[in-house]
Amino acid sequence: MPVTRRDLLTAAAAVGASGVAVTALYGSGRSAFAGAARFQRPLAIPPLLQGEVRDGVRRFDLTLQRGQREFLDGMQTPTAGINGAFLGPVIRVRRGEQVRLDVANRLGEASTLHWHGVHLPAKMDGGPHQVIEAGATWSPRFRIRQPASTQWYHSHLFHRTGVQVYYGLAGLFYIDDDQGDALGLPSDHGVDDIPLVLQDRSFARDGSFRYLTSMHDRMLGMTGDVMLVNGVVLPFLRVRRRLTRFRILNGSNARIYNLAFSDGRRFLQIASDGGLLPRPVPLTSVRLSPGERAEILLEMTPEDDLQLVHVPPPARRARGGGMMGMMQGMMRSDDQPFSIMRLIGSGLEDAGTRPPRRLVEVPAWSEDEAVKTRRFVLEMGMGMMGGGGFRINGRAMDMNRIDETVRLGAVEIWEIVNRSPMAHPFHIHDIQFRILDRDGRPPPAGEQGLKDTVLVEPQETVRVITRFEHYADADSPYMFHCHILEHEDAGMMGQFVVVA
Ligand SMILES: [Cu+2]
Repeated sequence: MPVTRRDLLTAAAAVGASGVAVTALYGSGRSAFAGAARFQRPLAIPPLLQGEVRDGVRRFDLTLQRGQREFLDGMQTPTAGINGAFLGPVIRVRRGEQVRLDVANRLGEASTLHWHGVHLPAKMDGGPHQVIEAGATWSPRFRIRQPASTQWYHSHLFHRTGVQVYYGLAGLFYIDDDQGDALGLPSDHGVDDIPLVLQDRSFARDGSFRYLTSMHDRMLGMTGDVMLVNGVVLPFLRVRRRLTRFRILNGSNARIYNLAFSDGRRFLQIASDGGLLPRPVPLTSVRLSPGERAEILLEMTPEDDLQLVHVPPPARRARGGGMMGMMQGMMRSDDQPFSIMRLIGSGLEDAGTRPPRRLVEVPAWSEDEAVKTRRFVLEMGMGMMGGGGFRINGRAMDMNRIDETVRLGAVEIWEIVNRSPMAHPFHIHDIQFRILDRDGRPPPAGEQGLKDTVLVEPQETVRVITRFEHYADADSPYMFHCHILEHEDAGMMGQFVVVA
């Protein structure tokens, strides 16, 4: 697999179907930081937060705060984080446990904290309705009722999700269970079980984050030209075991990654958004859009010195022809390869587990069980210069309008239709779904597990199926939305309630 070595995302010109160079990808041209050091800093491992059990409830103290961080040598960047300057700890809970999280907001502005991928009552969801005012503390409480998985949490303030996540309000949320433990997967945090939060950022000359300075970023979502992993620019990791598990989160606002290793080696995908797959899936690349997670197992030897890289996915034939085809070429931000981090094998200890042949049984729902099919049409509204126009079923998000009402216990098919020239990751709160098909064809093996976010390509139709169970509340909605945070903030979001 040809991979060019690049430490920075290129501000390359996108070339449309006509062969004419269209526009530079970044509003103000090339990055000021083309010389940012690569592979000079070790990967940071976010601390585990296990909380404290009192009266049968596992309790966590979280503080949303401001800070600063030296991402680039000699420059301080103002940031936000949870219990720290940038990003947050890995919250670790167990299936069956009752948990309570006391979230104190010391940001000096309103925020929320949403538990992405977690099945819980709508009032505890941390969406746009659960605002935590500056100085206030919010204390959601819920039971963990889903399998072992890698979930995450992030700000979900209406119109301000993009900027708050960009500054650092996000972290990982691990769920363990007996079934997962019994598989003997690598699970020593920071040793052979390594979280990788992938984010791209853009910096101004004074070192501050640059956010939404161009119409391009408003339309396509905010992409940057510097890669961060766990908040470190282009880090290196000395791998300790022959078999390492990586829990990868695309925590970027808008960038889609097609992840591979620089020597094209195979790895095993063992989990998708909602938990473990039926069996490990051998792959040479895995695609992750904003909000999606994948867990993989990577084998290394002491001689190995590799990079985790982004490689452009095979070109998808433009659909819709003519103008639509040209727009699709222009609106891709994943057509250039770049490096993400370096993995060094020289310090490997011989110890290491073997990948299991089988993993878990994944819940499935049959089409026959479905009592309803709902359709969600994603539109951007053309007119690149017009801004706005981000809609689902012709409507922009309105906090006072419930878009869909679902019966408790119902199995439903949600059909997501992308009528725009760019791909959108569609996310549904509260539930995990299975993908039935993409344009009528079954999804690839890595997508045949539980999911809460699915990338829908331009002009594609994706059908997903799930059961809405346990929690009904006619007054508190859950969200469904595009996980390109600038699209969500601009209105590509709707609300549903589950009623008894
Ligand atoms: Cu979108």
